[in-house]
Amino acid sequence: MSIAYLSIGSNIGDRLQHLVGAVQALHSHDGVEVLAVSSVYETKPVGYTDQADFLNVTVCVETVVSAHELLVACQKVEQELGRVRTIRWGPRTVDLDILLYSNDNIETESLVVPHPRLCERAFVLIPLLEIAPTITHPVTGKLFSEEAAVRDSGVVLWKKVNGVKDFLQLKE
Ligand code: PH2
Ligand code: MG
Ligand code: MG
Repeated sequence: MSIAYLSIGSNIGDRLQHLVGAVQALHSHDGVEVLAVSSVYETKPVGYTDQADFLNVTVCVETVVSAHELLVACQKVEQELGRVRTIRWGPRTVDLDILLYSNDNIETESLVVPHPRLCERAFVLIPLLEIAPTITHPVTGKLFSEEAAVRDSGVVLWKKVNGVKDFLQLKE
């Protein structure tokens, strides 16, 4: 049994419904149990900035599937939600990224864990710290709460969440 943390984001259409749908799909996946979901944060786009604001959450799952199988499950959820809600060749409506998988350090062509940009992204760190305030980076040993990016602006609490059940019942 392994503990993994994932980041989920959406900035197209009914953003909240995409996040809720993604968590529901993960939870119903064989061998994956969602233990915790952070509050929902509205975040300024990072990287490519000429796009709409995101809603982001971080989730904690307990799983018997391997990191690579979890990646495949995430990609399947992205496809399922995207296929229903976007035009052909259109942008993705939901993005699921594996942040941490146990204390594993994975560097393969298809998957790098811990997520390589995890420490630079307030939209990941702030929701992560809400559900796991004392965790450390498995490679550097550094507390995530000590990363400078935690103090970045552009991440605003959008909806307080009190548990997985509460989250699954949210509507925009
Ligand atoms: N995801 C990206 C790029 N930029 N910015 C925010 N605020 N939230 C995201 O989830 C996000 C992003 C690539 O996956
Ligand atoms: Mg991403
Ligand atoms: Mg991704």
